[in-house]
Amino acid sequence: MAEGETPYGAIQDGAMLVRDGRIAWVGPRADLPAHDAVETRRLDGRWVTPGLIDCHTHLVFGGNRSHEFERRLTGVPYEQIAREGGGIVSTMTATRATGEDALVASALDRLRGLTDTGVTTVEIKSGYGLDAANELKMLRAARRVGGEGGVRVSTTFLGLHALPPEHRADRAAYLDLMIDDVLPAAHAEGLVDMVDAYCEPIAFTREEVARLFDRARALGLPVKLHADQLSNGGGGALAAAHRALSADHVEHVDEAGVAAMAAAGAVAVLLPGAWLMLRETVLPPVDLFRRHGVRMAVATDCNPGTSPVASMTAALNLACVQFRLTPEEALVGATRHAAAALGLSSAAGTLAAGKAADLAVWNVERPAELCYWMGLPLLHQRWLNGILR
Ligand code: DI6
Ligand code: FE
Repeated sequence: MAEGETPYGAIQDGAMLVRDGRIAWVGPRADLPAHDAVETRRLDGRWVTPGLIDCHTHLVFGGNRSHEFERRLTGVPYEQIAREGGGIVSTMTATRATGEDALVASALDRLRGLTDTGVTTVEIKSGYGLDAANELKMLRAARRVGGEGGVRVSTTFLGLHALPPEHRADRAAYLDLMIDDVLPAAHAEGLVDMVDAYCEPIAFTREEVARLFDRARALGLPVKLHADQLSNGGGGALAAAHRALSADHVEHVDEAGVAAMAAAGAVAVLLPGAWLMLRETVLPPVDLFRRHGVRMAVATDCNPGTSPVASMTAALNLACVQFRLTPEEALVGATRHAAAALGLSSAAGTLAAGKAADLAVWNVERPAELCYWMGLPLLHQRWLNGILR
């Protein structure tokens, strides 16, 4: 599959030349230019897509929250558990108690679910450390997942994820710490590709997020936002006003927010795993996104609280079945538009000359099967930078 005008951008009986880890040429086999390839691979008629891009995860964390899952199944709301000191703060406690090596090891275990479903690029957020040492520990672990897991990793600083208990009486000091100290320190260590925040009544206000985003801009870092997930808090418009790469979740965004996102070119990252696990009923406004020309990406949101989902094909299935995306929209959302949500459009996300040779080779007869099956192993091969993994 490549950029193009056919459904899925499909090229029937295609061929590709890869040189130095990048796609040198892609097109119909009949048009293959003269070349001096040192190695030839036949894929026997299999479908090749860009390696899938999971553009929103919290893959690094300690412990898990299956005990809260049991409570939520009896009807206790997510917000109530969070307000009682569970939720993100309980994962913070477990993450602080876990060393960097163990964080990397457990993230690699979960990563396998993603790579086995064709992922070659994964975004990983901090946000369960919530102090200087532990936010930096999480980001270092995330970088190592890239080196050790055979994936390209984009890291995101999510210091404004929850207020840790030691700052409950002094919110301002926490904001100062994260915005003035921890973000700049993490950036100076080369650990931050993007900056995110959780903008919800149970988390941080628009004004607090705006202060963080101003600092991100001063450091030259792109921003994105957990926006309008549990309520309409003007998150989509806030993200747009700060030229965010993406606004994520956005189930509750209103039309003004959608229009602002369209004007700013912000991607709507849809996270149907979290929607399912929280048993949400309000759907993201997919028709508004289509009408306003907002690009939609699809990601797992893999995290221990709201989305214990470590399968990209499961996310694709849910995006179609629950959010009514077409399989083509879902696949574009896990490739081209996911790359845009990470600021990687020039490097990845489509099969085009000059882009990284990040490829997924599938045992399917039609691309829609990638969204259709749930739990069936479909991947034949995965290539990262032209290297078979
Ligand atoms: N992403 C998040 O960061 C929050 N919800 C979501 O979908 C909270 C994740 C958590 O509960 O740990
Ligand atoms: Fe999230």
